[in-house]
Amino acid sequence: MMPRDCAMDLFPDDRRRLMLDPGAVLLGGFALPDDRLLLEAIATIAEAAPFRHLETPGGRRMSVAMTNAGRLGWVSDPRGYRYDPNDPLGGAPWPAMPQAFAALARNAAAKAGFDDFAPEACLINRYEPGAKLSLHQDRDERNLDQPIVSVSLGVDACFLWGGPTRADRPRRLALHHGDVVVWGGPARLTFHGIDTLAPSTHPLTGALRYNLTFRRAA
Ligand code: MD3
Ligand code: FE
Repeated sequence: MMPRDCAMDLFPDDRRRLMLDPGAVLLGGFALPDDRLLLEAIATIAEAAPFRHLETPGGRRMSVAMTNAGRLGWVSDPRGYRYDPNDPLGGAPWPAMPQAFAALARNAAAKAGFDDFAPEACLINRYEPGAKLSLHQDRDERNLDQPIVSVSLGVDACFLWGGPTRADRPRRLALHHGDVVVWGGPARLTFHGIDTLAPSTHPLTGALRYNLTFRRAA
């Protein structure tokens, strides 16, 4: 039994809220109540805008498969990285951002101290076993004062959490199904990546991991 005045019990809702770095807030399990809804919405989005392996400007096929929802979507091709209102596969606008996505992102950002977060882009990453995302910064967004909100679903991943320069040796942090991280302020340009996804299974996604990143792109 915890003593009645045990400090650990003062903020029961905050037990899984952790400041990773100034500006980077982990909300452990924050998306769990919405997990099925989110995965169904991803499946619907992928019917209209299928997951695809983009080509980097350097001509390499990314091991992570991607699609987008919202007024803008992040794309990479031999010409570079950019946000585009249309899916280059077919030229139609990206599927609309589901209400549940926008609400989750807004609520998570508010918990981390960013009011009125209104992302117009949701990049959806899909990892199969063996897929990885090399260390990078997210700096294709025009307004770097706005945070990025990330939501992890499915198989656990090892997040590589670096520093302000590429040379900063990354720390390794497990990201679990339902975890949400808000990256803003001084953490906004942190170098980060995902280590090679290990073979594993999750009851809702099988061998796959999904990650949603909500961005104020324009
Ligand atoms: C730190 N996605 O899509 S989420 C990405 O799990 C990306 O798929 C990873 O990096 C994934 O660009 C990592 C955690 C994350 C996302 C965005 C960030 C960390 C961040 C932006 C700035 C700093
Ligand atoms: Fe990133």
